[in-house]
Amino acid sequence: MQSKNITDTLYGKKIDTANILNISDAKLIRNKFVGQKNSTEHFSNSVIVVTGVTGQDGSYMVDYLLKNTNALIFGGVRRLSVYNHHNLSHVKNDRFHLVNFDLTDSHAISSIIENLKPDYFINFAAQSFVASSWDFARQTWQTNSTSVLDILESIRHHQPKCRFYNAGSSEEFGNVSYSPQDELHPLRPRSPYGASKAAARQIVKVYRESYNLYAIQSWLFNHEGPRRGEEFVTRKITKGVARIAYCVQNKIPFSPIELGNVNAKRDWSDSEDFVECVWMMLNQEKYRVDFDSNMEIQEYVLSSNETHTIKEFVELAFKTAGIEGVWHGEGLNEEFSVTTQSANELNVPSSVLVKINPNFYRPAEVELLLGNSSGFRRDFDWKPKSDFYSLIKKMVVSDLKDAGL
Ligand code: NDP
Ligand code: GDR
Repeated sequence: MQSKNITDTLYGKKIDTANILNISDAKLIRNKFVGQKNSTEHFSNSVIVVTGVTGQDGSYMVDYLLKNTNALIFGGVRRLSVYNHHNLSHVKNDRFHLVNFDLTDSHAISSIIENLKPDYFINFAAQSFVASSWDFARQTWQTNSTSVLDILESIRHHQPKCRFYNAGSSEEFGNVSYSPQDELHPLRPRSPYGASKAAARQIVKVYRESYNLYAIQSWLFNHEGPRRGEEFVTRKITKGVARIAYCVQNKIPFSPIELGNVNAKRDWSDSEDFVECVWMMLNQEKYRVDFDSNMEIQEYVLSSNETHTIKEFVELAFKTAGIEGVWHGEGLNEEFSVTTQSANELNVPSSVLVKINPNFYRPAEVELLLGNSSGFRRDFDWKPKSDFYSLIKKMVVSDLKDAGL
């Protein structure tokens, strides 16, 4: 009965995105959609599974696919006791449904691929926080490496024509041996997270070559946006800036943002730019001879090709909110404080904006990341819409708005 209601609501009625389908109801929707195929156009009427849709990239990918394709999209989410679908709350579309999916359950992976027979499987789900990967190394490995093997096995058995994308990372380069890092840079991970992504890369390559699967993993350098998780340094800073700006405006004393290694350098892009590239990578037809001549598909670095310190991000984020600061002190005593001029103009109740907390240092740090994405830019005639400055502005403005400013 429930299944009938769900299939009846496939077209013309809003779907509640909080409603997570079981696999048999999802299969009914999939079969009805495929049965109504009325176009031979490429990409049209595809069935796409996207994982990690409650996170940053997965949710932007859903937005991109709904806007740019006619595909039916199943977003994989794990059931949690607390609602965590905020990044999807704006999505009301009959072509988007949530299905129960936990990456660590190989039976669930197999069931999804066997029953939904997707044309594309885009895997953004991961234990993605590098700092936690030392505390939860096994869980990181299970989620980021073993699960990728499980997905590949299921695709091989049940839907070998499915195109598979796995989100790789610049953290695989780790302790870099040259800059900027391109597709030929060796894998030298510095964290359990980096090692888990490097392992996933190897198994994706082995399955691609052994079974002729369209299976790829890019190297994504850091990419951010207003939907970024709050523990990552960029969002931690922009949320902190908004909190402090609110206090300044209301003359409330504030505590500083506490950070770890502010001298680390990262290559930051906009997540919305990258999801477009991922879709392009999944639909490449070209053959390049300069990397792996046996393959007809290519794996790419995605990056902004610029590197900036955490300090620079801090300075610009505060400046965007109208607060000028200056760094002083060294090591654990380094601080970012309001300039005298800004303090007088704003009449601020506290002066220290950022201080160092060694608890945020990592057991091993990747000090510098700087990508070279010229291969992708050349092959796809692509360039990013966003840059370092517009990205920071977008994030700060969004967090200021959330703070009522
Ligand atoms: P987020 O942390 O924002 O999202 C991770 C997603 O994975 C969440 O939806 C989370 O679900 C889901 N997830 C985690 N564990 C499981 C599980 N066991 N079963 C099902 N779902 C699970 O990450 P991003 O969007 O930033 O990154 C997307 C991908 O890109 C990740 O693989 C990440 O490692 C990779 N990447 C990201 C970069 C970046 O700068 N953003 C750079 C390089 C690579 P839940 O909400 O339930 O926790
Ligand atoms: P990263 O992102 O580890 O590069 O991984 P994160 O934002 O966590 O750290 C970036 C750099 O900032 C330094 N840092 C701090 N980091 C956090 N989180 N909190 C702090 O207080 C802080 N202070 C300084 C870190 O030491 C680091 O050098 C991200 C994730 O999205 C991964 O999934 C992805 O693979 C890589 O980017 C590329």
